[in-house]
Amino acid sequence: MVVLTDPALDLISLIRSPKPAACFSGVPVVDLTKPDAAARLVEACKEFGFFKVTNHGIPVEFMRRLEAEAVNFFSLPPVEKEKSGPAKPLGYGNKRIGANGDMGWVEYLLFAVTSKPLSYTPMDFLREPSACLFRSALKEYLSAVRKLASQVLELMAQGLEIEPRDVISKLVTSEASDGIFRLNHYPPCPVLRGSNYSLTGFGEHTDPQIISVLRSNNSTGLQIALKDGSWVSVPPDEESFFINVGDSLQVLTNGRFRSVRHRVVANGMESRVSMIYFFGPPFAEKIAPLPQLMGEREHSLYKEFTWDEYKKAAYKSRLADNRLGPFEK
Ligand code: GA4
Repeated sequence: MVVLTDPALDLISLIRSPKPAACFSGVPVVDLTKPDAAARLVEACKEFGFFKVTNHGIPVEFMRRLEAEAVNFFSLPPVEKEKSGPAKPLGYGNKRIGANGDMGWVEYLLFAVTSKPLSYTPMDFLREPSACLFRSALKEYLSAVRKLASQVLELMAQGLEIEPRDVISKLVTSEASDGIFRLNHYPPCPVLRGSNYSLTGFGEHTDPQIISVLRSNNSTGLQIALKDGSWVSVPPDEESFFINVGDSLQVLTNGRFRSVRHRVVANGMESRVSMIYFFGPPFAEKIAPLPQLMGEREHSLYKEFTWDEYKKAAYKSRLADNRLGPFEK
């Protein structure tokens, strides 16, 4: 039994992990400069719903600049940070994830992002003149990652051999697309030092959107579930991006791609900072298998719904729920 000295910890399930999940050497790597990028990416989406992108052309300074601003923000006194919260669902949040009782050893900032023109809903602190570096780092990062997402989604269409090439990417770049950006900080947890326990940083879940583009500092913690349900640790790589297939892309591909279950286990030792851009379609968009992909006698595995309907249902669910379940035929 561990004795918990911080009452907040009571609320977060401790996971006993004498042996951490196996470090996975099989994360698919897609080198965007290679001619086989489109094919590899499709293979990865089918097998894992997850892959790493290298040679993406985004300067590592863009990531470092924004990370430094995030670290500054998270090191402010709690009263300062709490002025931007509680996240409902946007703004600063601490330990509470979503509105339905999920908890994690994490604090975060959540922004809504529009793509045309590129902008985000600012919290009050971002309006201060002193936040000008944060603002410019954020814009620079969002705009670069948005281009990357668009490139990845075009390659996906190419790999799936469907036309037009922007059939998926246009869903996330249109004026009405529903983007979300998240900065997460998993603080060290001194009480756990020397124990056999680690903490739920961010509990297991799938992302509701089309794709999510993640970058983290050089700390471990991200785990993905393989097809057989086993959990593996993703080795960190601060210069690359990791891409998750979300629920909406699973539906658009009629189940060919899998929406990957993932979680973050905080080991309590090091501080983990991650930034994730979630690319969702316009609210009115029908989420249904792409007709170009469907075989002659193939039926949709899902009932018809719009992104608005799906997102509303998702935000009423618990983190670990199988959100697509109720939409399956
Ligand atoms: C998971 C993906 C994104 O982080 C997020 C999350 C959102 C939140 O943190 O408010 C949700 C979660 C996410 C899915 C189910 C609901 C909503 C927490 C939660 C319990 C911002 C999103 O869009 O969906």
